[in-house]
Amino acid sequence: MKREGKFEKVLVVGLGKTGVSMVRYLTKMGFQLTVTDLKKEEELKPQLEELKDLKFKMSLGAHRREDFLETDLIILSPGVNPKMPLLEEARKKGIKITGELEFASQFVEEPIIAITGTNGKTTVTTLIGKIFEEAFGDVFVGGNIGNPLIEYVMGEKRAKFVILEVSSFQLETIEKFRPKCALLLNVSEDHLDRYGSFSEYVNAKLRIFENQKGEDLAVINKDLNLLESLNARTFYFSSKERLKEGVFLNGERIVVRVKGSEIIYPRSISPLFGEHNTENLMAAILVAHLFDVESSTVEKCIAAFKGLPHRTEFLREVKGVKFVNDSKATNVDATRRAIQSIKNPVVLIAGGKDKMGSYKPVLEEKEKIKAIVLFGESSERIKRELGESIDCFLEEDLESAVKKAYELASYGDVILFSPMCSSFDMFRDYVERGNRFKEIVDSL
Ligand code: UMA
Repeated sequence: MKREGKFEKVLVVGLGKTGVSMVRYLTKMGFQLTVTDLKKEEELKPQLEELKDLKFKMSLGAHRREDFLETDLIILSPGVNPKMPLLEEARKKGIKITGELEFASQFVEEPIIAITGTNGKTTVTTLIGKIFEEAFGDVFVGGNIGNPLIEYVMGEKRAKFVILEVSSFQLETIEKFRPKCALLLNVSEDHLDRYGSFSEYVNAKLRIFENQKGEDLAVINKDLNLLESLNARTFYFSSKERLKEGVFLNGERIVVRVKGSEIIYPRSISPLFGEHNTENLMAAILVAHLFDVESSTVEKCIAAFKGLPHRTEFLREVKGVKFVNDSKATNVDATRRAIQSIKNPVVLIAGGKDKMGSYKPVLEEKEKIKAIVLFGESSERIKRELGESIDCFLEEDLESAVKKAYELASYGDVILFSPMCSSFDMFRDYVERGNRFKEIVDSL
């Protein structure tokens, strides 16, 4: 672990997971550190408790001009918009601004496999982590998944591979971040509250390939038809098209054509259901084969991987009605895909923090949706957009939404909690929201 020589005074913006890890690292390295967060001290109790023995200056409850202009380096949490006026001012003054991913990755010498996409990132990151761990031994799995990369830099243990879920937010502030292998899984409308347009969001995601060189690898969903040529050697996966090289779906079989050989995996080896998961599997399998993992190892890990909590997670059946927790669905495409993967009629529970995109894509599955029960900040706008096509019911909170959905459901229906929105209007994050849903369902 090295100390960045040029900087003495550092400002960390945001004291969430990223901020806490950055404070631990920067205080350990002896920087003169200030932390600013829009939240007040009493709202940051758990974080401050974690950091109570460390010495740093706190500037909470607002972002103050002097903190931004009287520092050598500013490190942003991903949730902080780099276009914020105070940051523009600091930039003009020549103050260096970076993000945690860029900052931490400069200390990583091991090969990085980075995964981005609107949906499926966590599933693919976790699955690649499991396959690589089985094949090569120690790996670090982190990033947007909830374990900031700086934690790896701080830790004692070295891994053979560093496997990172990366978000468009994190990619906005990269300069030199260069994964040995970069994956783009899919892109659909999301985070329009941060980006001026969809293309701005797509461009942020594409930055994952920006610093790669000829000896690096790029893995891309062919069905996106997104890209021109990249510096890295590019490999595709597709659920629609047969490919000469790469991975594609042929009926119920996943066909791998890499390095001159052909290997076939039956789709049924994986317990994960849905077309979206087929794509996730293909992406992970392709990466495994690019790094010469034995097919028996790939098969073993895929068969054992039962998916993650809060992603189309079956909870229980009550009087013939099944409850599925998909709290991680924070955008409309994730919800559309979840409904697509369910065969039975669905009563959908949705709503949360509005990211200002259109909810209409969910109407592609409208034949299957019996009703939508809405709660949270976005509920009225969703009703305005979808109410003419599907019966929508507004409820105060998640508890009353679950009760209403149960009233509306009949034997054989699925109650799907797939919010299409982020959770921050009512919950700390999608995990807390999903756990609350589980508690309510358990108590029925
Ligand atoms: N804050 C400010 N000023 C601002 C904005 C935020 O002070 O202008 C403060 C907030 O008051 C809050 C803190 O910053 O106290 C939160 O920072 P953050 O939003 O960056 O959240 P972290 O807890 O650091 O979590 C981030 C990622 N969050 C986001 O990108 C919004 C987590 O991804 C990630 O797991 C974590 O870093 C570790 O790397 C979550 C996410 O929702 C899962 N990601 C989005 C997605 O996947 O779609 C991008």
